[in-house]
Amino acid sequence: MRRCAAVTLPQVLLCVAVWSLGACPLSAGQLATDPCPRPAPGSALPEPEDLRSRDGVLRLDLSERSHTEADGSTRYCYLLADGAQSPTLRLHPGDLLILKLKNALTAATAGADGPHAAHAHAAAGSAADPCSSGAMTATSTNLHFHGLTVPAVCHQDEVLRTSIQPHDPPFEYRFRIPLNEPPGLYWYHPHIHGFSKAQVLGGASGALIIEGIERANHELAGLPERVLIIRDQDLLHPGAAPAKSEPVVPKVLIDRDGDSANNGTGFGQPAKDLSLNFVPVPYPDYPPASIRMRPAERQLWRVLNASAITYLNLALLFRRVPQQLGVVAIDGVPINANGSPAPAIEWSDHIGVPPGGRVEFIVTAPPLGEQGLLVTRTVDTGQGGENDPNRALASIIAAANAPEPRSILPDSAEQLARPALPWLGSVSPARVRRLYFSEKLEDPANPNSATTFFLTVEGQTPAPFDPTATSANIVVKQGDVEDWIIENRSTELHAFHIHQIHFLLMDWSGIPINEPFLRDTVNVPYFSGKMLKYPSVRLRMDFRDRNSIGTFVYHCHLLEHEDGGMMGIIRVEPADAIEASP
Ligand SMILES: [Cu+2]
Repeated sequence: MRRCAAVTLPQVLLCVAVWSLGACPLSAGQLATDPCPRPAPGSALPEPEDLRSRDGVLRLDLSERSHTEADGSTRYCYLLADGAQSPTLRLHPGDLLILKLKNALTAATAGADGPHAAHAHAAAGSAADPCSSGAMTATSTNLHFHGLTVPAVCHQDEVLRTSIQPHDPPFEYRFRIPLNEPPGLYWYHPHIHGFSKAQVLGGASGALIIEGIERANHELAGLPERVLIIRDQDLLHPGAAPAKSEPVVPKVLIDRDGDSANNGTGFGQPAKDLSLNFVPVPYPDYPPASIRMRPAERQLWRVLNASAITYLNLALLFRRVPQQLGVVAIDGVPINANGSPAPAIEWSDHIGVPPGGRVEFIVTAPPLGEQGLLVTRTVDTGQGGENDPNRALASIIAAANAPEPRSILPDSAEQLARPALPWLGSVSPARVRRLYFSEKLEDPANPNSATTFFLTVEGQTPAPFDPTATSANIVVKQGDVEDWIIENRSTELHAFHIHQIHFLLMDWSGIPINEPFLRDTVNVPYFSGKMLKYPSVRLRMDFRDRNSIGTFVYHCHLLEHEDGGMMGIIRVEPADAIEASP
């Protein structure tokens, strides 16, 4: 997407007209006023720019900028030198990524969440090494490559100590995509403890695609592919009354985070607005973005929930009837390319996607003369959660002359090799660990007092994540497979995510699920207060890959929870190192 700052009406119209052509006629001076411009509600869905590796290398220079809006909210964006925002990085297994990130943040208003953030320490002096400073302020940044199995070391995918400051020179990320990285949708975003929510909510995120999904699933050969990044943002119209078409809903209740609380009706003011490829779809009328497709055409949609806190439950309606969506990959891994006995396509008429999750599915366009509507259905986030109501996202318009998406999957493809390791579901766990999500009010008598968020290993003393900690909460041996039972002792949903590895959902509150696919982010059901035991998920965690050796984090992917302390440290040790120790 090119940057198009709105200055005068003719310029705006010209800019909108040429947006999809990838050019913008505005001057550098005009652009400097708003480095992170966004399309108007109701716009045609733009496609992020594609950057493809060449001769095994993808090189790019990215700067992260910020801009404070008139309403006090702060936008964040990743910019290429030509002003394109949040490019999609496309690499093949084995390719080298060389990404130079310049921290150009100026936001002074970026807030921190949770009591812990108040203790965030200031940036170290100008001589501090970005690899080891661990500095965490509103203008610090770094990158996490969500879902990739690249090592958690500096200049690759390390977020505990790596912190780049505005005065630092461009910081180089340089790593090779593993040869066994499954083809699918991954993403990049900042991961500075205490400030992740502000930056991601402001728009700092982008897609990363490992090419070759058609090699895993021949049904996809030759299909046009469309990247849809769904982000959340602060409400554009927080004072607006609900649309007249909505049923009467209870008065808006604001939770401790300042967001609309779950009212249990599926309607009413959402906690956050959503956007699709930066086209906002604001409360209360939700004017959908528009997507043109050829009648009955099949496309692969690659959807990323890059929201800071908002859950999605996607459905595609034709004449209000949910259509079948052909899911081919979840969290970057094709469902039929992980060694499991899964079918190549799982058909469903709705798909839940937690914050941080991805889903890739085949969509068939409506017939000529009909319109479709992409919606997210309400998600019950629990009594302590935010309001995620039913709402429209995009209208699908069938037209014979609709332009094709700019990327088409190759027509013929060599079959992807089967994974070298046995299917995770068939491996016995070396041990079982128990963890639990919990929350604590600073003043239990005051429901509006600050909340501390915990993700605790059973037997350890609950404590919010300590960014200065040097010891790990969990030590694992590389090569092992473990089962982790993760309970939710709070009254709202949490989304468990771990860096570097994928896992298998084995059961849901003790009920066997045995999903035939892998995830890197999973919803953990909330405690209602009336249950006989806490809800839980049992996850089969895969530490067999040597790239998982290192120290990294697991956390809740609702970023205000992560910023508020819901995170822990894991160290995966080389198998021989543990064996050698007494
Ligand atoms: Cu959470």
